[in-house]
Amino acid sequence: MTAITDLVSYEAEGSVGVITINNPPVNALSVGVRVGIKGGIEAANADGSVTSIILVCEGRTFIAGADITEFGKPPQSPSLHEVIGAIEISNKPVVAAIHGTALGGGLETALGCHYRVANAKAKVGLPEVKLGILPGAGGTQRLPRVVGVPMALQMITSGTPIGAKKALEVGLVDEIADGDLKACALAFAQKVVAEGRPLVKISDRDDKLQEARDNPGMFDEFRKSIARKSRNFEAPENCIKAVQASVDLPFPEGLKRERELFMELMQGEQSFSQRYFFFAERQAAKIPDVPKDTPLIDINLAGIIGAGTMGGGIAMNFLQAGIPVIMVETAQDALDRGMALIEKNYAATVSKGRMSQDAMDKCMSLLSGTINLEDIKDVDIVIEAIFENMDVKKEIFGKLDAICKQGAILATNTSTLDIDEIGEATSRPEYVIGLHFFSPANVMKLLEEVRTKKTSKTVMATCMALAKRIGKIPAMVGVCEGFVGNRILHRRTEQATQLIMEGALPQDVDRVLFDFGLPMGPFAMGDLAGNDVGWRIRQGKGVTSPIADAICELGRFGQKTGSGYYLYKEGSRAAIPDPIVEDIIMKASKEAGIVRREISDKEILERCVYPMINEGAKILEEGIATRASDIDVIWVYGYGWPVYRGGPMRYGDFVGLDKVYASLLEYQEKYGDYWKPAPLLEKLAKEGKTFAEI
Ligand code: T1G
Repeated sequence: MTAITDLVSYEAEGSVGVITINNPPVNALSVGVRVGIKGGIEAANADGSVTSIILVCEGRTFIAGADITEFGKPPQSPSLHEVIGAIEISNKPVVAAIHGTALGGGLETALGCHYRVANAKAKVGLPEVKLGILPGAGGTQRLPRVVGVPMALQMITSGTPIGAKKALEVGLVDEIADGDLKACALAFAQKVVAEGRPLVKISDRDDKLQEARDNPGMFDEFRKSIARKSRNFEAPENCIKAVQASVDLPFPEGLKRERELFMELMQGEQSFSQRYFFFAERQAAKIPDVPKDTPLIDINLAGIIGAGTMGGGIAMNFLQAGIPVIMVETAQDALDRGMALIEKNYAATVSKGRMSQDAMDKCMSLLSGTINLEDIKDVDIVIEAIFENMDVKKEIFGKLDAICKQGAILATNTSTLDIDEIGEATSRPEYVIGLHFFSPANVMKLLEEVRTKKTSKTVMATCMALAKRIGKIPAMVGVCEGFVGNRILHRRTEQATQLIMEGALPQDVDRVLFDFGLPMGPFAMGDLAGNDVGWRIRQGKGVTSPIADAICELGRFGQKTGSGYYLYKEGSRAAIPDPIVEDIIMKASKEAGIVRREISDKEILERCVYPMINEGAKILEEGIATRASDIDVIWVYGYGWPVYRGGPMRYGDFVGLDKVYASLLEYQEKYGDYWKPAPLLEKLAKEGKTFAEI
C-alpha cells in the first residue's frame, strides 16, 4: 500500500487499483484528501497491473462533502473541480464504493466516477443549500444528467439525501452491494472491464435533459411550489438557476455558471450565518465540564406523568425511537383521552404517507398506560409534564423519589418553575433535570435541557445523548426564570406590547418581524398559542397588561375562539386586523397618557430584537448558557428564528455590537434603564469584538 498523502493511500488488489480515503470523522475533502485522490488516480492510470479503479473510504462514511472548516480560507490546489475532472477522464473505469452518507462534494466526486456501488444503508445527497450555498463542484450540472431535472431540482433545493434503494431506481447508483461493500465494488469494477462496458462520463450525457428542454416552464412551476418554504432564503433560487444552466448551456459553460452562482452565495451573509449555525448546532451538544467519556445510564423504559398535549407529544418521540413508554394519569378517562390522541396523531401521519402502518403499530405496541404511579417503579427515566404548579410538582417528585428505582432520572418539562427547588423535594437532586420540550413536542426539534446546581454529569451526559436518540437538538442551560428561550422571548414580548401602546398596531409589528424572517410575529403567535395562557400566568402573579388583558376579558383567546389580536374566519388561519382591537389599543394608550406617534419599521425591529441580544449577553454573564451559539441554537430550533440570520447573537455580531450598543444607549436615554447595555455587550462593543469570539 502506498500512502499518497497521510489521508489517502493507493494499492493494487489484483487488477483493481484501490484508492482508500481515511480522514475521520467524515472523510471531508480537505486538501490532503484532494491531493490524495488525484494522486491515486494518476498512480492507478500509470500502474500497468490494474485495469480498473475503485474509490473507497475507511470509517463510518463515504466522503460527506467539502471540508467546511476550509471555507473562507485561501483556496489550496487541486480544487475539487480538478480532482473530479481527473477522475472523469481516467482511461480506466473508476467505481465509487459508497457507505454512510455521500454528501455534497462527496456525491459530486462519485458523480465524476464512471460507476457507483452503494451498500443498502447508504444515503446520497447534495445538502449545500442547508449551508446557504449550492453544489459547487459540478453537482448542479451532473445530477440532472442522471436523474432528470425535476428530481435534481427537488434534491438540490431541499438538500435532503435519498436512500440507496431510491438512488438505484433513479440511476444514481449502479448496484446495491450485497455483503462486503469493498468486495462488491472490486467485483463490479472487474465486471465492467470483463464486459467491456463504456467509460460513462456523466458530463457527456444529455438524454435526461430533454424533458426540461421540451417544458422550460417547469422551472417557474417549481419556483412557485417551493416559494413558501424557501421564503427569504437566497440559495434555493441560485440552485434553480444553476440547474437551468445545465439544460440551457453546454457542460463547460454550465460549470462556469454554477461557479458564478456558487460564489455569489458563498460571499453572502446568509451562507456565513448558515455555516456558523452548522457548527453551532454541533457545539451545543458538548458541555465543557462533562467529559466525552462520562458513563451513561441505559434508557430502555420511560415513564411520562401527564397524558395531556405535551405529555402525549413527548411520549411519541420515545416510541418512535423504539423506547417503551408508560403513560401515567390521575383518572382513567384522562388517560384514555391521552392515549387516543397519540393514536390519532399517528394515524394522521400515516394517512399523509409520512409513516407506514407497520411503524405506527410498532409505536403503539410500545405504549402502555396506568393510573397507578407505582407501575413506573422500574423506569430508567420519568418525565413529568403536568400543569405548572410548584406545590403539585414538588408533591409528585416526592412520590417519584419514593417509588422509582435508584439510578432513575427524574425529569420535569416545566417551562417556568425553579427546578433547583423541585430537586430539593427529593433525596436524589443529582438525578433531577429539566427537559423542556416545545409544543408540539413530537414536532419541534429543540430540547432545552436545564441543569440544576446538583444535576450529575452522568445525568447530563445521558440526557444529551438521549436527545439525539429521540431526534432532538439539545442545548444545556442553567436555572433562571424562563431559562434561556422564554427569558429572551419575554424581552421581545415586552417591547412588542410597548410599541402598540405608543403608536404601532399588532399588524405593523407582526409584519416587520415576519419580513425579517420569523414564521410569524408576536401577536399572531399569541393568537396561535392562546392568549389565555399568558393571561392566567399574569393573574397568578398579580401583574397586568392593559391591552392583552382587555382582549382576554372579551374572551378573545385567539384562533381557538375565532378572535384575539386578529379576527379569524371559520376554518381559516388568516389573521384579519380588527377595528375592535384598534379601539382597545387607542383606549389603553389614552388611559396611560400616551400620545400615539408614527413608529418606523427600523425602530420596531430594533426594539424587538436588541433587548433579546442584550438579554443574551446577561445570560452569558450569569453562566446560564455556555456559548452565545447555544442561545442561537435555542432560538432557531425553538422559536423559528431564521437560520440564515444565524440566531439573535449571530445577528448582533452581523449588525456590529458597537451599533447595537450605541442604539441601546440611545433608547436608554429616551426610555430609561430597561435599555441599559449588559456589561459584557458594552465590553465587546468597546473592544470591537463579537459574541462568536468569546
Ligand atoms: N466538513 C468539516 N467537518 C465536518 C463536515 C464537513 N463537511 N461534516 C461533518 N463535520 C464534522 C462535524 O463538525 C463534527 O465535528 C464531526 O464531523 C461529526 O459530525 C463543493 C461546497 C455527515 C451527516 O453539508 O451533515 O460539499 O463536532 O456530529 O451526526 O459542493 O455531519 O465532532 O468536532 O454531524 O454523524 C456538504 C455536513 C459540504 C454535510 C454526519 N456536506 N455534515 O452526521 O456527525 S459543502 C454537508 C453532515 C460541499 C461542494 C460543497 C453530518 C453527517 P465535531 P456530526 P453525524
